[in-house]
Amino acid sequence: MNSSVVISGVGLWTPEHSISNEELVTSYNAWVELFNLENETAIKAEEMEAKPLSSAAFIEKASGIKSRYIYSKKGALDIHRMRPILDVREDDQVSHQAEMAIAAAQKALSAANKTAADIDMVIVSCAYTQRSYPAIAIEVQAALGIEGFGFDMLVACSAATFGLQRAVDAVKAGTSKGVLVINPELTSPQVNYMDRDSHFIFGDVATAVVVESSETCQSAHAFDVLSTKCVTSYSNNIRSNFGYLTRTTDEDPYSADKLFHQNGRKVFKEVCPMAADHIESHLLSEGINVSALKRWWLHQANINMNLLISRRLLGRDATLEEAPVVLDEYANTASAGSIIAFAKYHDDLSAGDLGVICSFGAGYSIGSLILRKR
Ligand code: CO8
Repeated sequence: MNSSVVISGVGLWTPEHSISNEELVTSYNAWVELFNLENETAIKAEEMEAKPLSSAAFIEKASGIKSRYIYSKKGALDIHRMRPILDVREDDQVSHQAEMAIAAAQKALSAANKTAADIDMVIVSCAYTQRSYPAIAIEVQAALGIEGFGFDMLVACSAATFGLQRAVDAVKAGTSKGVLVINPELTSPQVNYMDRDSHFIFGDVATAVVVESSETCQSAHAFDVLSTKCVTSYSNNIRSNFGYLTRTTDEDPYSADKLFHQNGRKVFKEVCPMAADHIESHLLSEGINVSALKRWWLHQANINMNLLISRRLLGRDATLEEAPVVLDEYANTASAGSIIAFAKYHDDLSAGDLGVICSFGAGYSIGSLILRKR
């Protein structure tokens, strides 16, 4: 029998702290009232605009998000700070992102019935890494006792699917026997908690996936990867301008443009059709009709985006069983969203059932994998 490349295990690590919409809005609105009071004279003289209030009802209606997890809750809701406090770690201590990544990786290894000896490549793929070098992947590799090599990849919301494509190709080519693709999405330090348009969007989480050959697979819940497809198309509609060059300019290194910002309306309008067309053409290239899919593990940015995509493809709303939703609890976790959906909703599928993992976001970037339950 021919061997195939499989996803044999998935791990999900969820932070212990969460923030509800109501908590977030209470903090933001208190900050706004203070800001508007402190700048009353300038606002009255029309030299400055008053900051508008946020609303929990708007957030849920516009996005489907009800809460989000946060790695460190300390500081994020403090109206005199509005950003989380992370403890400073010495160079010989495990870094924050490696800690998240290790926790998810251990769960993925255990789900796949694997140990460190079965892995020879570690990809840490996410929207941001907390430093450029040494790579977080190499720190994780050392902590887990994995031989071989590791590297970091940054592809914003499509980091997980693009990382998985690298892993699938490496196993297919025979250059790796087992790959860990890990997504420690520590988004909260980049969230502008003083911007009502985006303060609610993101949450922290870590996911991990084991990719290997079917010949070595010992998992009861494995999926053949039938095909992968990645595409990028340049857009300025989702940006963060913070980078290592920030030190060389005389600008405020923490000004709003250095944090996550977007033109959400444009993103919505442009990305939904791109993602729908991408999924359809990917399935067609494998001779699969959309209606044959049992499950869609879609990127989790906005419930209305996912409904629109399913309507374009199916001519109706996907059911929760077909396209599970985790963004109500987790919010947008950058690249991890579709993998959280996969982690929580795959055990019930039967041999031969087809599903698609699809991410879409900044770049723009879109990535998909067509899976078949073994
Ligand atoms: N409370 C009350 N009112 C609000 C709020 C709020 N919190 N926010 C906005 N409003 C107001 C607006 O000001 C606007 O008022 P007006 O009409 O007077 O101008 C009105 O509500 C409507 O605003 P919008 O048009 O912006 O509202 P939408 O209905 O379009 O919803 C969304 C906004 C939810 C942002 C929606 O457009 C959306 O989800 N778009 C897609 C976004 C998306 O998918 N982005 C992807 C980003 S993630 C990514 O690519 C990865 C990046 C890397 C990770 C970064 C980690 C930090």
